[in-house]
Amino acid sequence: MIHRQYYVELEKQERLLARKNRKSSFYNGIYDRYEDPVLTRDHAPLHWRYDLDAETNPYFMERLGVNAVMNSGAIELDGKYYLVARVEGNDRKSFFAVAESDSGVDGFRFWDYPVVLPDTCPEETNVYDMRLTKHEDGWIYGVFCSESKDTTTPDLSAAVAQAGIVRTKDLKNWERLDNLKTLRSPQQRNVLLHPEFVNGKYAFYTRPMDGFIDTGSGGGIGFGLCDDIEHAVIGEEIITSKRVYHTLTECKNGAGAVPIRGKKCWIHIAHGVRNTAAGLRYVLYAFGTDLKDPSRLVAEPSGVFLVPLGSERVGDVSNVVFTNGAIAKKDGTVYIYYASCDTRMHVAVTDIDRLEDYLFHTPKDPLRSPDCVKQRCGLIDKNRRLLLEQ
Ligand code: M1P
Repeated sequence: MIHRQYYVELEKQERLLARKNRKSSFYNGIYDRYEDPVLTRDHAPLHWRYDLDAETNPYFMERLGVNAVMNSGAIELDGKYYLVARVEGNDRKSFFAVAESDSGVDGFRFWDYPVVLPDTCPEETNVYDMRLTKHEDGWIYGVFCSESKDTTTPDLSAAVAQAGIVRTKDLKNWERLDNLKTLRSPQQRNVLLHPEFVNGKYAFYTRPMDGFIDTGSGGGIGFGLCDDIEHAVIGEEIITSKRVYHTLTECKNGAGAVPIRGKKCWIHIAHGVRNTAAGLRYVLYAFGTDLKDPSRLVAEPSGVFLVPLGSERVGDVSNVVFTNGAIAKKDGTVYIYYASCDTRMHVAVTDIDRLEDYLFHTPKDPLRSPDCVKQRCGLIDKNRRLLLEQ
């Protein structure tokens, strides 16, 4: 017999899933934010977490709890919005699960089962942060972090991060390909596949790293080409978006959502990390690369694009926003899905014209306080002249 508490919890969950999400009063002209998160651990189906049987679970206890739902790849298929979320169990292991919505801003509902990836890497302990690329070769690729224990050192926390690659046509059946090999970088995280061939080759954005946490000598977001997606090997990684002293990328940065083809450039929304007395702070920033040569930077606006605000600032890993998925619709609307504090998912909505205006008309970072003051005074002068004319 099904435990009666199940129906109580189900009713609560259905109310959550039916809740309409509204634009918040936040304004910056660049994007709209929404009041509610779009996916949280409370969205995880009850039958993933509870044994519903009153006999075997008399107290109706969560048997396999879900701790967080975060960093999600995103894709639109036949007019529906899909997130392939990173779901973290109470046991700290993450897995992927598809959630589907008709509106893109609310009503995300998980499918009945999580994604079952082919288990081809016996040493792999954890998988997370899938970027979904609808590639021009006809496949949907998922590139994710495949994490294993580093057995070469006695340090219990030492780990190795690699880029795992899967592909699918329907988000249901997944084929696992070889992990990406980067000949010049021992570790990789935040890798994603560019949606188009570049010079007839598959193109990846990488994040060369010396170790599991520190990027060390890795200069920023890399770009590399490979011939064979089934056994992907990258030799040279060119750095596209560099880490820069006393900016939001000083500590590290990483590719975020799959780049969006704009009218003037490829639009990238990435994350930058700086160190503070309160620990690492993760924010989003944006840049543009050349439509023909996506490794070449053409727009580099100064500063942050999106930061954690209000209740977004608190969670399992506080002071973090992170994106690995956006959906650009045919009409130009762009849904940017971002996680706050490795805990829950949100959406910000904008469009390609606004993003390109942001990329090409936000001033560049002058990199020194006196020059920043000059830059700001220039804006104030212009505005005062205009205001005085009224
Ligand atoms: O905790 C913040 C993020 O940390 C990592 O990002 P990076 O590799 O840039 O440090 C990732 O593990 C990511 O999942 C996490 O959200």
